[in-house]
Amino acid sequence: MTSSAVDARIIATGLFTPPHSISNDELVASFNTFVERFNADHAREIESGVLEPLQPSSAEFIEKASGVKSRYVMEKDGVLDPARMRPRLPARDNADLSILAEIAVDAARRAMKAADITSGDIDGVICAASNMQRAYPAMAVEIQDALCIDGFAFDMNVACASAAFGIETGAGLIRGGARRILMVNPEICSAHLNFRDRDSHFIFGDVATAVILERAEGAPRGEAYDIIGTRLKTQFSNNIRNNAGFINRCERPDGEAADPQTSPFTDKLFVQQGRKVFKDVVPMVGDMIVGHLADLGIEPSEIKRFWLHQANLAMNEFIARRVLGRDATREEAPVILDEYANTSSAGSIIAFHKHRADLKVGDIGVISGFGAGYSAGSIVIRKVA
Ligand code: CO8
Repeated sequence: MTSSAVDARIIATGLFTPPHSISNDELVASFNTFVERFNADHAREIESGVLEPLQPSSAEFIEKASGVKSRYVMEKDGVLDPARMRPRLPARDNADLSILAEIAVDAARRAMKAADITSGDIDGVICAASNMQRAYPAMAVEIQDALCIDGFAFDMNVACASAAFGIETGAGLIRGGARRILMVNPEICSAHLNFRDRDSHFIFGDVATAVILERAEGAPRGEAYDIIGTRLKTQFSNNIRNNAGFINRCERPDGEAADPQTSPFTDKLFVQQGRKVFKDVVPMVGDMIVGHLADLGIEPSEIKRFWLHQANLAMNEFIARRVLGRDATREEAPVILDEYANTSSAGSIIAFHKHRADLKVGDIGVISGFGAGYSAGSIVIRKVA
C-alpha cells in the first residue's frame, strides 16, 4: 500500500529509556552459569546421548554478529539471575497504571512537552507495539485515560514495523478529519525474550517512544516534518514467531503441569531463524525503499538520513547499500542498537529522535521499520520547519 499526498506532519517525538543497562559481558556471564548448571543437572542424559549439552554464549560473538554492546531493561536482577532469567515485574492492581502503559505515558509526556501541546490538543491515541500486556481493555485506552485525552484510542501490532504502520494509520486518521494523533511504541522486549536461548538471548532491549502527528495545514509552530509518502508491505513467514496466545491453555494435554513459558526451548517466546530472516528481509526492505523513492520521484542520493529499524548492524549496512549503491556513512544511517539493542518497533523512532537536530529545512529522510510477519514500512518525510 502506498500513500503520497501531504496530509500530515510529525511535530515531535519522545523517548523513555529504562533505568538499567546490561552489558554483553554481564548477560553472557549469567547465561553461561545457567548452561553449566543445566549440563551438570542433566549429565546422565547428556552422557547417554539422550540430550545435547547446551553451548556457552560469547560476548565477542554477540557484538560481531549483531553490533549490540548493551541493552536497557525495566528490571535487571531477575534477568541476570541464572535461576530465573526473566525480569521481575510484579503484577499490579487493576486500579494502578500498567507497566506498559506507564512507559508509553512517560514517552508521550516528553513528546507533548516538545510539541508544546496539552491533552486537549490530541484527538486520538494509537499504541503500536510488538506485544500488548493484555488482550483488553486496550493499552491505548489506558494510556489515553492516564493522559486525560478526550476522543478515541486503539492498539495495533505489526511487530518491529509497528511504528511505521502506526504513523501511516495516524496519517490516515488525520486524512479522515483528526487534527492530532499520538502514536506510542512501548516495548518491554525483556518480558518475551527467552534468555535461555543462546541464539537470541542478546537481541532485545526495553524502551518506549512516542510520535505526535498533526494535520499539515498552515505554518508549523515549531519543528515539523511533512510526511510526503508512505508504503507498507507484508509477506507471510514462519521465520520469526512467538506462539504465545490465548489458545495455549487449550493446547496442553490433560494433566500436563509444565509451564511452557519456563522451558529453555519454548516457542511461546520469541524464536527466529536469524540467518533466513537476514537473507529475506534485506532485499525486501531495500527494494521497497528503492521502489517507494522512485514512485515519489526522489533520487536515493537526495535522502539525507535513513532512520532504519535497529535489529542488526550488518543488516542495516546491507539495506542502505542496496538503496544508495554504496556504503552509507554513520551520519546517513545512524546506529543506536549498540546501546539499546533491538527495541522492536521503537528502534527507528529512537534513531529519528536522537539523530535529526542537524537537518535543514528541505532535507528529506526515510523512517523504516521491518520485522516479523514479515512486515515493513517506509515513511518519507521532509523537514519543513
Ligand atoms: N554465542 C556464541 N555463539 C553463538 C551464539 C552465541 N550467543 N549464538 C549462536 N552462536 C553460534 C551458532 O550456533 C552458529 O554456530 P555454527 O556455525 O557452529 O552452527 C554460529 O554462532 C553462527 O550462528 P548464526 O548463523 O545464527 O549467526 P548469525 O551470524 O546469523 O547471527 C543473528 C545471528 C545476530 C541473530 C543474525 O542472524 C540476525 O540478526 N539476523 C537478523 C534477524 C533479525 O533482525 N530479527 C529481528 C526481527 S525481530 C522482530 O520483528 C520483532 C519481533 C517481536 C519482538 C520480540 C521481542 C522479544
